[in-house]
Amino acid sequence: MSEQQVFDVPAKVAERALINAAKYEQLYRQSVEDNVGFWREQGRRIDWIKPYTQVKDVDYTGEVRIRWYYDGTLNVAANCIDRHLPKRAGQTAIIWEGDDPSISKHITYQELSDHVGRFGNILRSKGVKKGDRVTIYMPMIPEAAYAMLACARIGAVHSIVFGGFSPDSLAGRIVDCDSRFIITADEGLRGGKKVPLKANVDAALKQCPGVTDVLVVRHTGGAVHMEAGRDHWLHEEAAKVGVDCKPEEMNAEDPLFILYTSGSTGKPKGVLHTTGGYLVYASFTHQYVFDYHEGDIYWCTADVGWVTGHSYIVYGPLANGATTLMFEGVPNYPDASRFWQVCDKHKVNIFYTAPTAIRALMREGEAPVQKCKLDSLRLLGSVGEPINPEAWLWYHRVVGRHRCPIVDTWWQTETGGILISPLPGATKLKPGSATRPLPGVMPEIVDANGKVLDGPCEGNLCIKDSWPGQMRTVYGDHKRFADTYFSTYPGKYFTGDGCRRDEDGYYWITGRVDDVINVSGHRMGTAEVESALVAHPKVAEAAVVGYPHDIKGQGIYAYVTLKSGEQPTEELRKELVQWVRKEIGPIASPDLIQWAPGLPKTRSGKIMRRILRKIAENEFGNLGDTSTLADPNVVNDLVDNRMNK
Ligand code: 6R9
Repeated sequence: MSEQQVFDVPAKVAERALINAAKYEQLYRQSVEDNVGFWREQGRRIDWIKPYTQVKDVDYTGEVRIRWYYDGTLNVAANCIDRHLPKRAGQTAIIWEGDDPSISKHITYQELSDHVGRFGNILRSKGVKKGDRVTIYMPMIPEAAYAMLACARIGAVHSIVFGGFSPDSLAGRIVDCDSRFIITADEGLRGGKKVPLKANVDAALKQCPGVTDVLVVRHTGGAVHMEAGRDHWLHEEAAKVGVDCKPEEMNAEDPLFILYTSGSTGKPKGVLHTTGGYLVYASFTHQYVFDYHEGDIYWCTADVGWVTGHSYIVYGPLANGATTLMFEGVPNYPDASRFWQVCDKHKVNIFYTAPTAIRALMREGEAPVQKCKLDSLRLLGSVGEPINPEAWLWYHRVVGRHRCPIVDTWWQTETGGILISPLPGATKLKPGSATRPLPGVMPEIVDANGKVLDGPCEGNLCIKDSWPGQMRTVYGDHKRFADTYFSTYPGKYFTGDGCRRDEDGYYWITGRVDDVINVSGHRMGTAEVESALVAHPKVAEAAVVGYPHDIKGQGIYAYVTLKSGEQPTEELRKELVQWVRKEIGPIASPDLIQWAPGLPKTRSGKIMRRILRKIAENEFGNLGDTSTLADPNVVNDLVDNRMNK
């Protein structure tokens, strides 16, 4: 029923919106008919040192080549800071809200300029040069943004590793991109609990002989080991340098950052984004999707360790001269009304979060929301996974008080910015649908044979042509880039998502169609969890699938076969969960482990995940064809075990 509901654009929202329905249709048409002209114009939203004359050079076939604005030069930090100073030196750039509700601060654009300048000078004084990779492993504190912008300023390529990843995961990412410089903090703080970031770095660096320097922010003041010659305190280094730091002139296609993300096979991929197109796209989407107006207070609750934090806490908002709120804590600390208290405290106008947070808060009832005024809120956003209509309706009614549109923004680490989303002043909303593509974005739904489907349909989501924010390569492995994204449906970018299009041309993302699962909006490759499990000395084999989870969207369901002679005990189950946390990080903890005497395999030895998924989903009547299994009895055993749970 709720899927049938349509919410009109509120008159008040339409009146002040940058883009109304007619303007959207016009822009969209223009973007398809004259794609180069459309993006040529959009490119002017940022400042170029040497303006571009070339807009687009894209070939999705063969080796795959993607270039935008490629004869232009610019600096991202100068765009996010310097160009705003004449008008808004005294305006708040970043509002920082600490984990502890009594701590917050405002950082003006002038202060941001000084911090980033000093930070850039420190990096340069330690020998970091244009093109060098710098790994950032930080809590959600302003220094994380300073570090990103300092890298951008001097032309270094940052690679942020989420603070929840384990030392092993961190080490893998440091080695893959060959960083010799690490930026971290003594400890992080989340929900009153300390995260031993520096100790994790120390552990990771045992596997990273190439690392020469670690810059450490003193945040909690907790005691940490400082390795002489290698480790430096930021505050000590900052006292030795000035604030003037000349921005490096970068080509539009010089790398800006690497961000590791999970795929269906192998190790996480280093998604590479470049300078010009990425910034144009982050600015474009931040302005239009959030209908950003001068003076708005904007809050995205993501972590800078994920792409959402890159594009919609730091680069998009700051490129647009916005005030962006950065939150160190978690939604339920000290209590379940924290998000809403922060909205009231800082008079937040635009609030952007993830469905998993909405579902978790929904469970706490309406009282924690109702006790807050929330009268500053104008627009709500959702990202990271499909939002179920029930959560959408609660968000709209209880948080948005029927007044605030919800932008359900579909995009990926690979896309750099939002591709499919409502525009608040233009698009009628349907709960659970990401609605329509943004101007310049050309989705296609294809069937299993790659045939492009018309009208209402369901299939695999591809994008027909490039947009400036698209990733350019997998760091160090361009062939993997072409194979992963452009070979399944030749000539198209394949997203890995399933999708339905309804009679109004609205897109409904149905979730991943590959072996990637989405746990609380975090992407996990099932293969990564499996290889962590089989690394345990008692495990012979493991298969991991996703299953529906009320709060997380998907939970991690692991089938584990033990080595002969090993006993499946409750203790071992706990040990395996701990083991995976240690190997990858807490976000990869299996929710359910089922002991499997055998796994369903084809005669050629391939694990039939389709069947394991059905069992995990409790859909035993619907296991499909099991006749190609080497040993059909295996399935009966698994079903019996699942049913006995
Ligand atoms: C930005 C981000 C990407 C995957 C993507 C899809 C899922 C993200 C969504 C959504 C439905 C939305 N996803 N937003 N599904 N509706 N609004 O999350 O990037 O971490 O790379 O994840 O997340 O499955 O393919 P990333």
